[in-house]
Amino acid sequence: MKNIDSRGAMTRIIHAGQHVDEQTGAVATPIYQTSTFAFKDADHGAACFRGEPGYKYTRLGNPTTEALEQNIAQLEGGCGGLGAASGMAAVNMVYLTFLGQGTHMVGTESLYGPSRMVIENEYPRFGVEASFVDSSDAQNVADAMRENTKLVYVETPANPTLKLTDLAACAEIAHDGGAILAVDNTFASPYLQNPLELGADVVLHSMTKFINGHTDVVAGMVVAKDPAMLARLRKVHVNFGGTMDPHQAWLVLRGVKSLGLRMDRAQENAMKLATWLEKHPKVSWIRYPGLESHPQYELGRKQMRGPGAVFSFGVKGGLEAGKTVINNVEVPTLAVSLGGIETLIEHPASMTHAGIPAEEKLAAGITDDLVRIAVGCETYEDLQGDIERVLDLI
Ligand code: LCS
Repeated sequence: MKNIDSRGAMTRIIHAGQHVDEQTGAVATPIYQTSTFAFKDADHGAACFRGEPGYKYTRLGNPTTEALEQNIAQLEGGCGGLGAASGMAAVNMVYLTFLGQGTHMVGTESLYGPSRMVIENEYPRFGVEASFVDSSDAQNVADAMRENTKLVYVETPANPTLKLTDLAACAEIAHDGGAILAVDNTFASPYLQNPLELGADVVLHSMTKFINGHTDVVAGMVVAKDPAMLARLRKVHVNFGGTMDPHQAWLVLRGVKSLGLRMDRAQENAMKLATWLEKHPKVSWIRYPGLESHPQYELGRKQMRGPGAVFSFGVKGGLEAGKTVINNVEVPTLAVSLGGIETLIEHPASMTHAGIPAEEKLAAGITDDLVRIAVGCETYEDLQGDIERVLDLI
């Protein structure tokens, strides 16, 4: 499609990076399930390895993976993307590229558990230091900056606290300090938030979540704003080897086409459910960027096109009452992950964020009574009716 940049969000989601196959007319991008590519002759092979256009070996590039990379890069407003074997492979691609001996990172304290744990448990071996702060107040990020800070790494909305971080403010702080800003945009997806347009340098996703949306693939993506940064990331990525398989890329391409439709529907369900739960007598607190009670409701409206479909809440009676909820629901499934077409419910303190030491978890707001729900696209009345039934059991 011509002039893709000027098209609407749904059109870009469906068509960006997609081409009708010249040889066969196939409308869906074919799966190039091959590990290697034949060269016409020795000079052609040498030219490809010198950097001239042409596929060489799937870890270094594959047409199916590239179609997905172009799609997500286009949706994020970046110059290119790098498909990764998982969201964590994408996270580590960013860490490995921008951190090293003697460097320091400032991160959101409420990150997806392993994104924080890997920095605290593994990177000290390579001489990397980190400070995790409540980035919902940008001043905390500014105060944590050091001479050797090379990376500011934030997640917004954050997993599982749903706190928001002001991306424009953090971009300025990072750049003033000679660092780059990388943003995990998994919770919002490119449909609702574009960090690069707010000043970030790199954006990444666990595509396992909203982008794929069908709970059948684990995958990641990193998108860079400028070609020099993309080249740095690529060099690290292809040699560390956490690259994407073409079949995995094809499944995500299939999933992403309905991202806008799914997100609209899931978000509508989440908004209704959160509004109803907020007034429920058994609910002690609720945190959802779509509710005016969210401490950063205005920031959400400024930097996001919608509040998303994940929220956290606590029920009166704490952990035990929360367990009654998650053990007895029938419509939501008790499972980690989020962003699928089906509703999932989990207990972060003992599941997704279990590996973070207790005091750090508490300081980050991941309390024992916190129940996280990732709302899906089911019939709304079924969701509300089911949760009403289990709240009555408390
Ligand atoms: N970033 C965020 C914000 C995530 O929520 C996750 C996974 C990752 C990165 C890692 O992605 P993966 O390697 O799993 O594709 N979050 C999960 C969660 O909240 N429940 O289960 C996985």
